[in-house]
Amino acid sequence: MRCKFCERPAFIKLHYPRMYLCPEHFTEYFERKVKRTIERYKLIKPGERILVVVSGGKDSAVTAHVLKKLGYDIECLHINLGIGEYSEKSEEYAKKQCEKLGVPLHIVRVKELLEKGIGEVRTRRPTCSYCGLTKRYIFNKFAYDNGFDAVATGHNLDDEASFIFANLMNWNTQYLAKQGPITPAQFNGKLVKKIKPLYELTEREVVAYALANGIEYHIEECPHAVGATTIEYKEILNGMEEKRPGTKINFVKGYLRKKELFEAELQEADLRECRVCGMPSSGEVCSFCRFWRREEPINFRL
Ligand code: Q46
Repeated sequence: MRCKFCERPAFIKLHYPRMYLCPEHFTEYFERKVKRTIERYKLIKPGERILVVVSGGKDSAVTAHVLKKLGYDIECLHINLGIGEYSEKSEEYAKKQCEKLGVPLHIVRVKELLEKGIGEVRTRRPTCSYCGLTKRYIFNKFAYDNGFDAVATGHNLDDEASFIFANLMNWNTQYLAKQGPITPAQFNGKLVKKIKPLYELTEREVVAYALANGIEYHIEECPHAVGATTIEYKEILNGMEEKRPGTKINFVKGYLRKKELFEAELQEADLRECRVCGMPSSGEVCSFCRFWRREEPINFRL
């Protein structure tokens, strides 16, 4: 098969829209789609400084690569979770990716910062739950302390579709009210704006972009991801996408159109400043400081 736009052999067959593309035309298509996502959802304003959270994996590496190529002002942050060899390899990949891109990389190591790595805390709370809490706190505080206007993450269409699907299955309307390609800044900027530039691109397209552009990434899954229910939801959606191309994007766009139904049910927490760190909290002490038993705030200022 030939590329739809030139004589070169096709490198990928897209199912939706249906076409064959060579690596160059696929790269163009992918970058145009990211640009359109940024414009459509007003993710980035001119002159904004963006902090890209890079895990060492494909999604965040591709996010940093495309944003840099499109001319945005980016720096990267890697959070080493302290999950043994998995985290060491992840950090190595993040370093290589940023070096190749020529983008500053900042590294925060959970074990150095909090004395224990993810998975080493004795708690009844599931590991992924406090891992998520810890990552979100660190990248938001890092961005706030250093004056970034937005935090970009590598969430792709498959992540979004499976998140919405899972939360619909459990009728978690509170979560469904808050999902989307952009979460505006809140609480006088202490909750920094979050953006997802790969919102409309599938995981398969992200893998193909990495391959077409020589982006190396950590393939291994986190050992704590084994058996995660989100993987099951992704498999169901992949099966549906195969039978009816366009299922995922139509599902996510339909959700965005109906999101206000869930917003009506949203019980906004009354936020105040955490007694320990001064960041937004629904209680006297925020969940991060409570979980890690912090008595002093963390300052990430460079
Ligand atoms: S939450 Fe859970 Fe991930 Fe953290 S512990 Fe690993 S699988 S890394 S996205």
